[in-house]
Amino acid sequence: MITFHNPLQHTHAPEHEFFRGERVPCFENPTRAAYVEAALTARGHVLHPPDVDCTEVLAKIHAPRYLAFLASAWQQWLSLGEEQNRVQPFPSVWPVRTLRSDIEPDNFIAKLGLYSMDNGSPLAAGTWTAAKAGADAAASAAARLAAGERAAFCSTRPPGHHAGPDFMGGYCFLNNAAVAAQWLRDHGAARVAVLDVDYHHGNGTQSIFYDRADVLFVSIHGDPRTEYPFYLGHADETGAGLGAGCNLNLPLPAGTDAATWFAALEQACARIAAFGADALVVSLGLDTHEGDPISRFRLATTDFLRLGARLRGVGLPTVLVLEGGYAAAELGTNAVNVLEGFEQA
Ligand code: Q9C
Ligand code: ZN
Repeated sequence: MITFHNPLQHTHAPEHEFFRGERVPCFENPTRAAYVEAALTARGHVLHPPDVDCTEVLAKIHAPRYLAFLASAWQQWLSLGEEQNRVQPFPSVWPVRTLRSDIEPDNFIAKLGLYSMDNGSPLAAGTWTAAKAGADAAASAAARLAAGERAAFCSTRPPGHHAGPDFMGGYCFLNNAAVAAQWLRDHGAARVAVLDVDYHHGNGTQSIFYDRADVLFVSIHGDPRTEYPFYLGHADETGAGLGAGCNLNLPLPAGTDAATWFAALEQACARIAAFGADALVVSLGLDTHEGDPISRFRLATTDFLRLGARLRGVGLPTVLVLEGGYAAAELGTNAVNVLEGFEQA
């Protein structure tokens, strides 16, 4: 399996997020990718930097005004005063039901609310640089499949699956898995399946492809009645228009153990087999691990070997893109286990 990394991931390093009314250090931080890279290197993997520019694909996934905002957001923030450099911007107002989202306000914080689903996706000076390089890495991994590689893994951050057509959310800014899937569509794959195994429902990916018949989205995740992102991820969301039937959500209760989780994985794999995809993109969140500080499934480190083996069994050219996983010190072993399970199956 060929592996890619994002050499600019560390430039996205916000300090704080909000958690139960307090400002706490960001769970989604540069040490996460560092642990994964160290574990991969220790197992003899060579980490490739991105060699594809995803700009054209990005424009098919995200709205132009959202991309323009994200690319210039830190400059806009600094234009309020150089001292803003020491402060993280957070949105405080959102265009919910009955309010207008068609007119972009001039006020920076109002724009930030327009383009955010939560206040949990802090921006930093290097956010655009890191997110763009990360999306390039995902596209680069996809490109290797077209060149004949059986599988490619992309170790990157910030993650992507909560980022929708025109909004950031859940630590995500650009939807890396959607970029990989769209890249495959544009380079010979008629049908692509996206399997999201992150603890949290991949609302952004679902929304990007919801009315399309060429990309199947399947997700196993904590029940949104109790788990983030709360407002999407229910079992009755099956796709719309041409995409009717091309979306499958498998929500599971918080506390779910490995036996129940792998039974859901079988359902997911059966749906993917029936779809007849030419390639598979896996949104590889590792926050299903029992030690994750903000998630509540109970997979053990060895279960990730089994996950990798099962993904291999799907029998398709496969791109794996890192998503969540906040037990940072265990993240490297868990990621490497998925890859080893895949390679040894
Ligand atoms: N600040 C991913 O795993 N926030 N995102 C919970 C409150 C939402 C997780 C903590 C968790 C998002 C990619
Ligand atoms: Zn997650």
